[in-house]
Amino acid sequence: MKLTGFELRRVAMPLVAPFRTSFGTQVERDILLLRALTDQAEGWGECVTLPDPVYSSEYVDGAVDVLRRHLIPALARAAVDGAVAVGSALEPYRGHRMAKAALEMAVLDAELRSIGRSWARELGAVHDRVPCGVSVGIQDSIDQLLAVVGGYVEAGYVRIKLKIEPGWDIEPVRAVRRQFGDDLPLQVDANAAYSLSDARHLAQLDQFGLWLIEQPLAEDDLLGHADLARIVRTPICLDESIVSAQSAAAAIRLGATAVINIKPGRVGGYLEARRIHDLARANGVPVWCGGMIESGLGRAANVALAALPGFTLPGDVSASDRFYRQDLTEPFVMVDGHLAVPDRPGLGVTPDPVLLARLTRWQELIEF
Ligand code: OSB
Ligand code: MG
Repeated sequence: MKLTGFELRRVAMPLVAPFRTSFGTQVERDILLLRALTDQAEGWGECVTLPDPVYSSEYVDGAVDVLRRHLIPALARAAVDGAVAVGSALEPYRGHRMAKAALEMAVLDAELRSIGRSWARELGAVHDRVPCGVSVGIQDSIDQLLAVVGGYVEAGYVRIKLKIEPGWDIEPVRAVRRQFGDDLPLQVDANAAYSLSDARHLAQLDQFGLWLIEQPLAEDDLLGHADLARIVRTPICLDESIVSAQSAAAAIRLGATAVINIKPGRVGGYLEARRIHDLARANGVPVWCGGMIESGLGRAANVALAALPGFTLPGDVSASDRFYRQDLTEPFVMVDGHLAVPDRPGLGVTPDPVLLARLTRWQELIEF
């Protein structure tokens, strides 16, 4: 396969409702898409950066810049012929894992479409459907939270994750437990909003039988998470802190994480995501697939990844209508609390050209 260029595209997708976390509120998803052009099939990549560097240091304008100025020219020079070669061609460039992941995704999609192999088959999926969890944003009131959670439970979601922050933690969790009972699979995500001095406060969550508490402390605070894990009984699950297989190995060895949230964008791509899965599995650490409010493209790849054998917990893998009234691709529809794993070549879904054109705010073609 010969790579001949990339098309960069920013699309604005309205969310069905604002999504509030400890780092801010999203009302629209500003998605950077990449289309890999080759002498055979074309492939799609979705960059998971947010508009502002508030979840991690990357952000959409920064990703566009590093892609145009450094990463895409490096692929052109290296005459990259497939996804495995993308990683080595980009290796000299530090960081920018979300931008790198999007490039690798586009090239892998083109490669798999051209040989007729599905994403699931390529990664080693062992299930043909995956259970759906849902991430619930911070609400204006407890009553509103109970209504929103009730809607998701009614729809069939098999696991609920509540976003928390100081001032919105113990009482919302207590209210959800009281309303929906002790059997509801429930976990929380702090997006690094606490510090180690909050350990006693966070230990109050232990009474609610949560599956885990996700990323309570800062991204680079592995030791703090290891210390916290000795004070709080609820298992700690790292998200932001796990940026590579190497950081995953360190976190496991230190006892900083009992469970890992794997987000392919955060770790530099689906191939590194699979390495973290393999490492965690060898260490008996359960993993689940995180989400970044993806369109159907990223969602398709995440659903396939979540079908690997070590993904033993339901992920933030929800139906298209959790975030979007109209998805860019064929929609992912939840049936009996599950999504079907795509089995067609590559990602197995394709953007609707008319909708894509309507939502595109900017585009640029870079030919080699
Ligand atoms: O921390 O898991 C997170 C969305 C954007 C950025 C960070 C996170 C999230 C979510 C949503 O929780 C997950 C989803 O896409 O369903
Ligand atoms: Mg998280």
